[in-house]
Order: sequence, then structure tokens, then C-alpha cells
Amino acid sequence: MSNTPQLLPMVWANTDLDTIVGTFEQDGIVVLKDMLFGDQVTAADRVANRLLTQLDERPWAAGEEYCQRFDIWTKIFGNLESDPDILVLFENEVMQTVTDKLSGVGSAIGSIGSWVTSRGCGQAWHQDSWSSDPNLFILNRIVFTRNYTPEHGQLLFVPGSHRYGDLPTGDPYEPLPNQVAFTPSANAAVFLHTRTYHCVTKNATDEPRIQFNRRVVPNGVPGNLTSRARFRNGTWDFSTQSTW
Ligand SMILES: O=C(O)CCC(=O)C(=O)O
Ligand SMILES: [Fe+2]
Repeated sequence: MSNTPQLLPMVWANTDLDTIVGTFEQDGIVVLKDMLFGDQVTAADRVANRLLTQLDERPWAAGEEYCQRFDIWTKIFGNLESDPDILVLFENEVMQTVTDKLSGVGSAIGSIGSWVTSRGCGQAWHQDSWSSDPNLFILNRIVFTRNYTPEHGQLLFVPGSHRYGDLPTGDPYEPLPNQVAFTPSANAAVFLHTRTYHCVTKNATDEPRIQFNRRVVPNGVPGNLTSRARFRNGTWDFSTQSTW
């Protein structure tokens, strides 16, 4: 939507930690840019290119029934922590400092995945986790290694929606009141609360949109919290491959 406000990332070097924490608590998302050195981003982007050569052979992430039902079409490359050029995106002092502030020291670190949406593919509105305790969440940390235009797929989100409860029902990509858009760029990192309403708009280009995500599970939060996700047209339990 052309009248959707655009989010400008905060520059890491100009932003104090209290502002980062305050923004995350208020909005359920914070986007920082220039946390990494340029050559680290360039090296990771080379890995991205290598992964993309294998995109065609890759199966859909969560099975055809899920993809059809929710109109979510992604491919995932997993277990990338063995690649030092990808590992460094998450294992560096700056990322660790922010992570400790947002999810607490001693949180459990997940494996690294790369999510790709190519032409015609996106991720409809969803909440990555659901639980009867509204305070439980997992922290998504998403790093982008290249610049995109809105046509590659914007990240839409509703600030503050991590406190709203269940995502409203509707069509999978139907706009939500107060939505904000972020167009991913190289060396930008998104810290996203799993209950925040969010969506990746469909890619209208021939260039795949690729990102790297390493989730963090705060102390006391069950590691399987993201098994149950909510979409505008239903729910899905990834552990049983059915609705819940
Ligand atoms: O790629 C993005 O912008 C966000 C993807 C997403 O929904 C997630 O990582 O939970
Ligand atoms: Fe998500």
C-alpha cells in the first residue's frame, strides 16, 4: 500500500541500548543498521549467492498443504552455523550485546536458517508463536546482506501488536490498520518478537529475496513455542502439520 509509512532503521552507532530496549518493548520490533563491518556483509552475501544456485532443487519449506492453505511460499536453507562467514553475522560482540538486552543473558541460541522468497512468493500475515501465556516469546534476529526495493518484498508489521493478542481474521495479505513497512537493505538487522503481526509482501521481481535468521529462546521459554503459529485464515502446528 502506497500510504503505508516506511520504517527507517536506527543506526547502531548513534543509538543507545536503552532506546533499543524501549523501542522493542513498545513496538515488538527494532531495526538497526550498520551493526556489522562491510566486509563481513560482503562475505556473507557471497554465501547467499552460492545458496541461491541451489534454490530450484529445494523443496517448499513446510509442505504443500501449509503453503496452499496460507499462501506462504518460502524455501529454507538450514544449519548454516557451520559456515564461518554466516556464523559471524550472529556471533559478534555487537549482536551479542543487543541480544542480551532484548532476551536476557543466558538465552538459548537456535541454529541459523536462510529464508528465501522468489518471484510470486511471500509470507502472509502471521504470528510466529502462540501460547496461553501472552508474555512468552522467541526473538527472531534477521540479517540482510543485500539491498532490496519494495517490489522484492517488504516486511510489514503492526507496531505494538505483540501485546494485542490474536491476529485478526481476514484474507492472508489483507492490509492491517497501522501497518508499517520496512524495505530490507544490506547490513540491516531486524529483531522481531514472535507475537508481533508481520508479513512479507510477494516478490514481484526475478531476484530472490534472501535473509538469515537465528532465533533466541529466552530463559524459561519452551523451545517449541514457535510450533504453533497463527495466520489470518487459520492456525498451524508445525509439529503435527495440521491446524490446532
Ligand atoms: O524475512 C522477513 O522479513 C521476515 C520473515 C519472517 O516472517 C520471520 O523470520 O519470522
Ligand atoms: Fe515470521
